[in-house]
Amino acid sequence: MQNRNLKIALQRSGRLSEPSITLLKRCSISFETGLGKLRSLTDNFPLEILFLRDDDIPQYIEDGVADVGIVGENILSEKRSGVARVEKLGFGKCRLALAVPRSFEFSAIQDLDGKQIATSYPRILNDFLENNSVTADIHTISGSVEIAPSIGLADAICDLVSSGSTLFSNGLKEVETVMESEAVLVSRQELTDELNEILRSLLFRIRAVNAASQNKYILLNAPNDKLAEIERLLPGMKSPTVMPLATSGWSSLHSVINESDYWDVIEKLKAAGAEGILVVPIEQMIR
Ligand code: PRT
Ligand code: ZN
Repeated sequence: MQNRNLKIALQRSGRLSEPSITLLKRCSISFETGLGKLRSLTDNFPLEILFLRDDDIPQYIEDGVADVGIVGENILSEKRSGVARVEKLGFGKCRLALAVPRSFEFSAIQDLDGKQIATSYPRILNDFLENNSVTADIHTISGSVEIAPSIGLADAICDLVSSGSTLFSNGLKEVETVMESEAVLVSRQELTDELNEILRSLLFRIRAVNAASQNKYILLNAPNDKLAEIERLLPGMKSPTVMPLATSGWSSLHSVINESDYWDVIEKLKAAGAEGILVVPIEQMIR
């Protein structure tokens, strides 16, 4: 039997397109991405890329047109999709939130009882309202939800928010988070052994890339009598690498540091006697 490529569906054009393509490229998978391209073959990995509308991705996977895909959790929940969630990817982060006009005196979710709420996510919203024992009239619209209150179509909206600036510029205020979302790698429930093997090796690379992007490589020089204190500040992957410098009584120390706290740690390192501190990006990191 001929070997088959793993078919991955990515969003063709939208917020998840660029980060999804960048992720695959950082996994050293090379392919063409021309404007309007619907399909791309990769040169150095058994993968075929399909570029689709994000809303269609879960169904195409369930139907077997694609095997895996990258899509927002908001879409999966709204479609009640049966695809398997393989890995959260850390981009496309947003929240589905309820918002009301700034003049609306909102104190609790029950204030939405009997109101009209416009959304593109009627199923998620319906479940959320039911769980909170609120009865509201859900008005489903497919786009520009944020203008619904100002044109008299609804009293409130339920829409995706990231920075909040769209709500702000439409005179709305966010009052309740309905769900948090980010991009996830999904797959069909039943993959052949051959396709599962390709997915496993893709996932290995994705994890290495994502771990690397959360960490930096740090190099510094320090007098030997300060090494013990400096090592305590640097947990590293195991323990830091220490090498003698040509100048006697000094060492060079190498380690890995988490991006989230590295400014804080660098200040402490400097105070503890470290000099010539270099912080460099890591391409891939295999734990
Ligand atoms: O054409 P296609 O159907 O493929 O794309 P689309 O227009 O349906 O989706 P797109 O590209 O807008 O979003 C794709 C996915 O990105 C969504 O399904 C989410 O998982 C994720 N995502 C992350 C967002 C946002 N952040 C986001 N802010 N999707 C949409 N928005 C919109 C939101 O609807 C609102 O209009 O951005 C506006 C709010 O942004 P802020 O920054 O002003 O709060
Ligand atoms: Zn869409």
